[in-house]
Amino acid sequence: MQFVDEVSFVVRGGRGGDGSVSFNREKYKPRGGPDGGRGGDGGSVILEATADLSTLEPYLYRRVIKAGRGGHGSGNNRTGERGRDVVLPVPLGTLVYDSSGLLADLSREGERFVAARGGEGGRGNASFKSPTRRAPAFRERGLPGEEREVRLELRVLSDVGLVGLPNAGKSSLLRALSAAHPKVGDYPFTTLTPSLGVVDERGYPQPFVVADIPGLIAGASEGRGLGNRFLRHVARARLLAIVLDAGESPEEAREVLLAELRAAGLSRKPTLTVLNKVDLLDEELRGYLREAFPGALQVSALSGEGVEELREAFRERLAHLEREEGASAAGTRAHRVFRPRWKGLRVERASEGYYEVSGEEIERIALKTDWESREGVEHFQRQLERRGVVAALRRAGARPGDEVRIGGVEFDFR
Ligand SMILES: Nc1nc2c(ncn2[C@@H]2O[C@H](COP(=O)(O)OP(=O)(O)OP(=O)(O)O)[C@@H](O)[C@H]2O)c(=O)[nH]1
Ligand SMILES: [Mg+2]
Repeated sequence: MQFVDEVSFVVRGGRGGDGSVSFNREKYKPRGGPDGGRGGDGGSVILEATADLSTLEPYLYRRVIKAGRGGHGSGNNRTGERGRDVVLPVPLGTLVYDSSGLLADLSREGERFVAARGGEGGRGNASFKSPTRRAPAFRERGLPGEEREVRLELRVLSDVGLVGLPNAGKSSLLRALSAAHPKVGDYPFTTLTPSLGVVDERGYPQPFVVADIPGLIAGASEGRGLGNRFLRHVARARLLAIVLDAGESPEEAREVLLAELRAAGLSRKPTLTVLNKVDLLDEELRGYLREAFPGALQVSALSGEGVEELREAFRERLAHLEREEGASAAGTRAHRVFRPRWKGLRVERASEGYYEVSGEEIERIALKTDWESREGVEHFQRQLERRGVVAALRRAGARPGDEVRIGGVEFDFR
């Protein structure tokens, strides 16, 4: 599968089914009690994180993803069928945005986010029966489902991110450290997409995940080479390993890499320097590098020298960072879902002269109203009175005959 880390498409919840108008017909009872059932709720479009997927490719060419509509209610108090939910699997580390910003961060297996809720089914006439209204002949319409354009952005989740110039041996290191088999080649830009490996040796209490990304070059943050597009995949790593080819001007390489990390806003990440390919160096050069790079680890992905020590160093640093993160509450990787909702009632006079009433509740009621039915319209008007909309319109200066709009519906104020 192709590695795709950004897609956008429209999600639309299913419309709720309409309520039904029906009367129980029994023998000798020309008009029995109202028994119109409720419409079924529309299905929702749901995103679900799964480790089985590592790319957003399945959504690359999708434009609109819709959930099923709810069935209409019917007589004998039968509720309409619920609309079918559509569950979209997404890789772990998927961030969900819409035009208002970040909506959800799906980082754990099975975590779900309802991207577009289905519309509520309308009530049937049986629900409007009361001691004073024995035979209501109106019902509600089902509500349309939510609709919005979402943008999914994948950020590979790892504990350690390997960052280096092309050909430094990052992929070879990932192979040496884990059971992963990323492509290795003796030419730059062998790696074109991030890959992950789990370091899970026997006897290790805490397995950890290492991410290998394509090589960076000077100017990557301005879009050179494969650009810094892939840096975002290590942006959430807890530790960055700066991988240097020990035989190819490692000092210069380190400067280039640190500059790119700074440009990408990652200079505050904890780092560990790794000098790779030391199998090619003599003892004198190794001694020189020990002084030039204090604290760096000397390894050879090829011969395996120093790899065990590197694994151990990663493990220790991660455990240390975990303790620090645990100490600060900000370190908790809580699942966050943001769903701003505005629940007020607002009346505004538009420059064209009509009055616009907005508010989630009242707009829902307008959408549910069956305008074909006189009784349904009367019911709507009673709701306007009861919820203070009529009073609010008067306060705003509306007079009988003025045009009022609520949730796309127009009528005259009386
Ligand atoms: N002698 C020696 N060669 C190595 C070592 N590690 C990697 N190589 C070689 O260096 C070349 C590049 O290795 P890769 O692992 O593909 O390097 P990379 O950093 O992933 O490269 P890009 O994906 O292109 O950025 C390959 O020919 C490897 O065999 C090492 O420790 N010693
Ligand atoms: Mg590579």
